[in-house]
Amino acid sequence: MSKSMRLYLGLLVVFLILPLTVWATSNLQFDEQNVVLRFGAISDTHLTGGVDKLEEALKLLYKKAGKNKLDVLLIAGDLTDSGSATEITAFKKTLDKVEFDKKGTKLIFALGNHDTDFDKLPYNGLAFKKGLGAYAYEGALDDEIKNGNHHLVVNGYHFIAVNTKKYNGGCEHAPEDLAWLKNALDEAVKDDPHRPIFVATHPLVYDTVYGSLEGSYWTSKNLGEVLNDYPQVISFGGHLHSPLNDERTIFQRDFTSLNTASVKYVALDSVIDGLAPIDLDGGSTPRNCNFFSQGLYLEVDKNHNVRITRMDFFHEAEIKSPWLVPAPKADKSHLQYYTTEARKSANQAPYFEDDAYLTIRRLAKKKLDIEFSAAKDDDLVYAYEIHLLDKATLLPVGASYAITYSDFYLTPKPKGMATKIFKAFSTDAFKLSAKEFDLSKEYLIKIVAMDSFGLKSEPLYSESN
Ligand SMILES: [Ca+2]
Repeated sequence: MSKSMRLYLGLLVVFLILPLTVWATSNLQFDEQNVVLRFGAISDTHLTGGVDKLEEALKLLYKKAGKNKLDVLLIAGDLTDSGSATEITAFKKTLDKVEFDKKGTKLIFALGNHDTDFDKLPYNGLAFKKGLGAYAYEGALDDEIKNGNHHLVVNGYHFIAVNTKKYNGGCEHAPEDLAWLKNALDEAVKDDPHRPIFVATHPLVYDTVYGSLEGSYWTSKNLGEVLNDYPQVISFGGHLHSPLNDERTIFQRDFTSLNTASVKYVALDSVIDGLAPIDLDGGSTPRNCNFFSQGLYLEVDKNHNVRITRMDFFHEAEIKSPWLVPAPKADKSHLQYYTTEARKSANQAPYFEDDAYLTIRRLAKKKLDIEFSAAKDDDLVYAYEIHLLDKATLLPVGASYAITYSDFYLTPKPKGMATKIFKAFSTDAFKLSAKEFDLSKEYLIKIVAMDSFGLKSEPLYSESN
């Protein structure tokens, strides 16, 4: 064998083995023969009454557990839409209907801003205890119930739900609730420092998962001060309704954070690169926000490794592959898998395939209809920039470009995303001045695809230039 052939074969072996190595690290170890705890983690069910997505989500979580017991249902807040007795009763009826008690599932929940009627009922834990009866606050002291806090140990694993009493004017946790949380965490660590500790909170912890930079109403400014000292913590936050399809909905730095999405409807970033996407009706909900219902299913093995399956209740499917969080280690090496740096270093930019096309169907003073091939990505395409250019000069027309979301949140597997995209919207998105648009001139459209971690594709033009 020649030297160059040996080199070639050597390189071939390296390239064949490399993806397997990456696969092995990203999948870590999980002992599915020895699962010791199973639970659902959902949020933002916004129950008002009647037939609802909550019942469907619970049935699918039980179906996922199969013949095994679903040990716990964790809810990261906004069980109801206003925290009224009627809505709490409707919630209890749904639990009764799925035979929650008979199945032996324990309930732990954090109250959300809707459950406390937007700061008006900070002590609404009492109403939830009254309405949910034995389902709520098992083993809790009167003071804990009043404050809406709950600490529950199931199969030797600690679940801690902490209430947030203030959202308006900047979300923050009350000193008494933070002190209670710290005490509960210390108890859990004293019990076994090698086990994960599951913490439910309605607002996210600032600067962690997807959505946690959305503004002060959405993230607790002081919860991180406590959680940062407990690398065993896996936190569950709702409030934002962020889709689990986005890999940023798990995040590790000082502890592990997860979004719980929403059982009711989806919300997305209100701004991308400083611009409001054209698919939003103000705020952060896309027009098709109700074609959505998601949550998490978690399993813990006897070595305390955690497997997290993302459930798309709306499509009755699982989202991509499960995440695996290894058992807590003293050297914090279990926190290196879902850092932004780790994901960015493995990320590849989206791209348009060679036969991709972009067609302008209609371009008028106030209307633009386009059709284009979806870009590809190693994970998924998050959004597209749409630029209007002067064909003669190739310079941008208008003071802005438009941003539009892909359909990533509507499809459990990225390969199921639309291959052709149609968009019809007002040219107001380009912030054209009165003189800037002239139908006697010719224009081009340029599209750039972006992924969740900000990498962008080469542009696709409405015709070659
Ligand atoms: Ca990518």
